[in-house]
Amino acid sequence: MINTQSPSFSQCAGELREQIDAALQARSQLARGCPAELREAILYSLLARGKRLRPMLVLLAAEACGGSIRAATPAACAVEMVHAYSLVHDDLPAIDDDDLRRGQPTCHKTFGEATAILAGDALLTMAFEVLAKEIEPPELAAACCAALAEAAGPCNMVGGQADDVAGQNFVGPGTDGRIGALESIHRRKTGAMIEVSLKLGALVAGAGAEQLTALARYGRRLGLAFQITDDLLDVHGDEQSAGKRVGKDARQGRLTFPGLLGLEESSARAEQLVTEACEALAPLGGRAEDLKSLARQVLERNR
Ligand code: GRG
Repeated sequence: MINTQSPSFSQCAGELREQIDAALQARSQLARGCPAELREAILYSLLARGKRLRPMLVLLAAEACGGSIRAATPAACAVEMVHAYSLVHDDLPAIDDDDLRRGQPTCHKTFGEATAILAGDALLTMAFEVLAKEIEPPELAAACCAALAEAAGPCNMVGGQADDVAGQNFVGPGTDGRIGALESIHRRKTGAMIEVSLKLGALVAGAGAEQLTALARYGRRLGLAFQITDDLLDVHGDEQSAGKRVGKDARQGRLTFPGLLGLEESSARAEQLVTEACEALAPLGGRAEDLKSLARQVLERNR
C-alpha cells in the first residue's frame, strides 16, 4: 500500500496548496467596477480553507503527462472557482440550506442571499475568463472552456444536483437499482468535476489518447471513492475538522452509500475503487506516483 503519510508527498501536497492559494489570490484582484460587498463575498468563498483537491488534480495530471505546473495553473484556478461557486449555491436556503462551510458561516449567512447568488455567478464567470485569457494557444483555451462547461453544466454537475434535489436517488427497484441511481447522481454531481480536473491538466500538457484514457479511468473511480468517503464523514466525521455540519444525510432521510451498503462495505468499496484508480494509472509510469498518493489521501481524509 502506498504510504500517503510519507514526508515527501505531504510536503509536496502542502507546497502545491500554497501555490494554488497564491494563484487564486493573484486572480482575485478584481477591477474597480466590482462592488465592494460582492468582492468581499467572492474572496470569502474562494479563499476559505478548502482542501484544493480539484486544482491539485489539475497540476498533478499535468505533471504526470510531462507538462509543467506553471502552464496548468490557470486551469487549476478555473476548476476551483467553479467548485467554489457550486458550494455557495448548494448552501443556499433553496437547495441545502447550510450554515457552515469550510469552517466558517456560509456565504449567504454572512452576506445575505442576493449577494451569495451573485458571488456564485461571478465565480462561475471568472473561471471561464481565466481559461480564455490565460491558456494558450486559443484553440487549447477553447477546448478547456468546452470541457469545463460540459462537466459543470446541465448534463453533469448541475444535472446531478437537479436529480438530487428532486429526490431521484430514492428511485430504482431493489438495492442494485438504488445503488445505480445513487452512482449516476454522484458521477454527474461530484465525479464530473474531478474527471475534468484531470482532463484539463492533461490537455494543457499536450497528453495523448492513452494518457487521457488512463486519467479518465482513474478519475471515474476516484470521484466515486471521494463521494463514498463524503457519505462516511457525514456519519462519523466531526464538525470541527470537517468544517461543515455532519449527520445531515440521516436527518434528511437521504439515500447514501453507508445507508445502502452499511459502513463496513462502503469503506471496503471506497478502498477497492482507490486501488483500481491507482492501477488505471499504469500507462503513465512513475510520473503518476503523486496522483496515487493523493487518491490514498482521499480515503483517509477527515474533512
Ligand atoms: C450547482 C448548486 C450546484 C451544486 C453542484 C458540487 C455540488 C453540486 C454541490 C456541493 C455540495 C456537496 C456537499 C457535494 C458532495 C461532495 C462535495 C462536492 C463536497 C465538497 O467538496 P470538498 O470536500 O470541499 O472538496 P472543499 O471545501 O475541501 O473544497
